[in-house]
Amino acid sequence: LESGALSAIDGAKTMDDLEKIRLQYLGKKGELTQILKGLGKLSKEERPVVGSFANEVREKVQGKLEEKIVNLKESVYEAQMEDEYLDVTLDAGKLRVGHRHPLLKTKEELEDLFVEMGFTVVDGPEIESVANNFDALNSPKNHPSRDKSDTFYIDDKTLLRTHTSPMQIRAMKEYGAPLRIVSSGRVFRFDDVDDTHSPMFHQFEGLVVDKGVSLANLIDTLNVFVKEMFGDDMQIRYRPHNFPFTEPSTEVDVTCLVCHGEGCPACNHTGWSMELLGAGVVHPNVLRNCGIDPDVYSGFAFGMGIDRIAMVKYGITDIRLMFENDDRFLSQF
Ligand code: FA5
Repeated sequence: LESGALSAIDGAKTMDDLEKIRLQYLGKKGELTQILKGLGKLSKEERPVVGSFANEVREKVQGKLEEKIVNLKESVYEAQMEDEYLDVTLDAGKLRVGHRHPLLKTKEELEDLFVEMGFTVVDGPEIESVANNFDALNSPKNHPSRDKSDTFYIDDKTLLRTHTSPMQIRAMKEYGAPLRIVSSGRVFRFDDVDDTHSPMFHQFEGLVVDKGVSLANLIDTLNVFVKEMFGDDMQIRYRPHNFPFTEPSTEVDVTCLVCHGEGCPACNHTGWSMELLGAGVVHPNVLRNCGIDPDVYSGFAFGMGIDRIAMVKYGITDIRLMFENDDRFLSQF
């Protein structure tokens, strides 16, 4: 009995097994219990001998059971630990964090800069009327930019805006004078793609209308802008130009950031960056078209290529990089 009980306990795999064994030997009707109960039927001489022996066995079995219960509990715990093991020192793999696009960064920097100078940011549509994009901007009916080979028309009266200058019209008609706004967004042209041209690009427009605004105010504003954007060492060059909506008009270049004016392949050995922006004194016809009296008010306006500003700022020599979404490029910003 003793060896049977002990080896049964040894072989038990679960608490249930153990409970069955306990009942089998030590339960009310268990084998050992029966023996102890039956002691009374034995003779006086036999009773103490059998009794103490049976008690010894019972104690051994009881002890072994308790020992086994502890062992089983331990191994269940260990199995659970094994199962739920978590190595907090394991390499979790690189968490990839997104990057802000250089165009977005540049646009926000431009907005911050001009907001500090007292401008208000306004927003407008990419699908624009021919009236706002050309007519109200004093663009003659035969102006080459109106050509179907230059402009994406939707129908006779609507197009994808070719510049952000129609925002001048929208702002003047909505707010009247005096006025100081900037506006930016996508513009579209049938331009062939090269290092500095894309058929979709971004412009940042500015307009000031007030009493006594002159070319000097424009030049002063742009000079401050260039120093703030690119640093004090940056030189700025004004070239006379012609826009239907400004008179006089100018185009602006800054020092080539690659060679700092020495001349290099990036700037075709001129020492100057590609053309950055167009600007000028608002044409009286444009003010008139928006219900503002040019005898009382005057203004200046500018329109810059955000893509090109970003290129100069970050030393990017190919505009196509901006739109290819190549991770190796984007992750540098
Ligand atoms: C204009 O679009 C005028 N509306 C700017 C202006 C506004 C003049 C207000 C006067 C007053 P222009 O076509 O030059 O001008 O374009 C302005 C700038 O957009 C350029 O200097 C250049 O930086 C950028 N740009 C022009 N075409 C492209 C192109 N295909 N890809 C990338 N950038 C371009």
